[in-house]
Amino acid sequence: MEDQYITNTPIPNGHFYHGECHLSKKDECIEVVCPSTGEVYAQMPIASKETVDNIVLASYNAQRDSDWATRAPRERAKVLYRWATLIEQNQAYLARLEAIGSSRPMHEVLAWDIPYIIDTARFFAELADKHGGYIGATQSDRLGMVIREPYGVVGAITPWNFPLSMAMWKAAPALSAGNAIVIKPSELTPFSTVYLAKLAFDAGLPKDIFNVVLGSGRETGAALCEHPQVGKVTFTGSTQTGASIMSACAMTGPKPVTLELGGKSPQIVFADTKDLERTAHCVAKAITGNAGQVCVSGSRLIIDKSIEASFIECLKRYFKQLSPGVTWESETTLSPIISRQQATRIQSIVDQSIKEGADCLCGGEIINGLGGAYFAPTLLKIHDEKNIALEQEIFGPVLTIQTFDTEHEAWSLAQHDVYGLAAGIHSANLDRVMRGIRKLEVGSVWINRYGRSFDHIMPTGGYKRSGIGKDIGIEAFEANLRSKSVLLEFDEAY
Ligand code: TXE
Repeated sequence: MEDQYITNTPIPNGHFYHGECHLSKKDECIEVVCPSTGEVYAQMPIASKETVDNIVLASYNAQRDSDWATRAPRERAKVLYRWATLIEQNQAYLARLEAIGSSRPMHEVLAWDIPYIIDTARFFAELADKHGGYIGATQSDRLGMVIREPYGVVGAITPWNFPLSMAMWKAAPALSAGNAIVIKPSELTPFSTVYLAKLAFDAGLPKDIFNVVLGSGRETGAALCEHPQVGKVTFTGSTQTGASIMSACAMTGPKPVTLELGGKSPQIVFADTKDLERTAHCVAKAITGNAGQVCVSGSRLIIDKSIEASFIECLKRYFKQLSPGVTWESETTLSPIISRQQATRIQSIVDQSIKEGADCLCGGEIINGLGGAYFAPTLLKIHDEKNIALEQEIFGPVLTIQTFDTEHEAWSLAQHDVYGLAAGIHSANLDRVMRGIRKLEVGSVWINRYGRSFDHIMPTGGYKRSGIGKDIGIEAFEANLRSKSVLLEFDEAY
């Protein structure tokens, strides 16, 4: 049944350039595994430095020689609108590709990811002609203009947790601002991005303005970041890889970088939260959605001691009704972990945390017998602030629990030494909420809810080692433009 589902879905398993999907004969291939079943379902080329060079140069020439950057911005916007419509029309196939290749359940892709990327494309299309430079306050015999121009080619490296959404985060603002983009998707989830680029081409994007190069991080990703014709790099992934990318961009540019990196985000629950059951559902969803493989996943529960016991019961009830399974079954509510290797990594952190004194209140282990790698939703009661589960981004359905007696204690537990991506506060006390917003050193704060929404005007990105720059919002659009100062002198006397 599963095999049939996969074999009936044609896989676009090549680099996308010159308006077509190509399997480069020169590149070696690797196997790509379906996370739901653990079985190989396709081969994928690993672009060599030479292939990357050819694909980037094609984009560089297209951005320079086509009218993409110079045409009226409203005309660029029309292409992005058509792209959004084509995504809508092809959503069934795109959702199949995403479900087979990643941890995203099909019903969630159709209800969330696809509408989300359609809206993202439209949001950035709307911005195409809503920006401009400014006139500088110069001497009266001069006119000083600051004009905004695209970088040329934007290089993007995307992760495996939300392949379509991450590709759209990078592509839509870059294209709307008049750049070309070359994306290297994760080697674990490469193919939906290829099809996204094909749809953009079908929508009327000039050839090579949106190319996709497939390959590994170390070889292909590094070659893309280091390429001299790449003007800017945007990345979502681990903090460690973000640092390597930033250093590569410094050595071969310097090039500006946008980095959206790891997190260890707290969910702080006060005893005055309006509805305990509802809050517990919100907290549970924020750690089990996509099996916790979300950068902003709310992985640290910090809760008032007086409500801890009843809250934990609510969490356990929520966890119990989750159903692990292949992403294309409608009953599946717990995603697979992206790879066996990631599942083993989660297991080793959980084991170490318990060794260091944490109490495992539920879960704590890989769910065997399902083909793919699945991890049971886990609660770890932490007694020591140095516990590994508090320090490391686990990227699985593992929630640590710490308790507090005073508000002061809550804010101090919430602060993380390394990460500052997001935080959630659950409280009905507005003064307290406002104090929290001011105190927390994070890029996003959610009050009485958790997670992003379709409000694309809200930028996303971290403080501290969770990254620099923003995706989404006007800031993401602006980050795809550079400034040119123009000083024009004229004779005031006549
Ligand atoms: O990430 P990497 P991995 C975190 C999460 C996870 C850990 C490891 O904690 O457990 O990272 O996952 C490309 N030059 N996040 O190893 O390495 C790589 O090919 C250029 C958080 O998968 O960051 C892929 O396309 N590119 C996160 C992308 O980087 C390189 C989402 C991400 O891989 C490269 C994913 C290099 N030297 C993991 N090395 C989030 N913030 O949402 C790798 N890549």
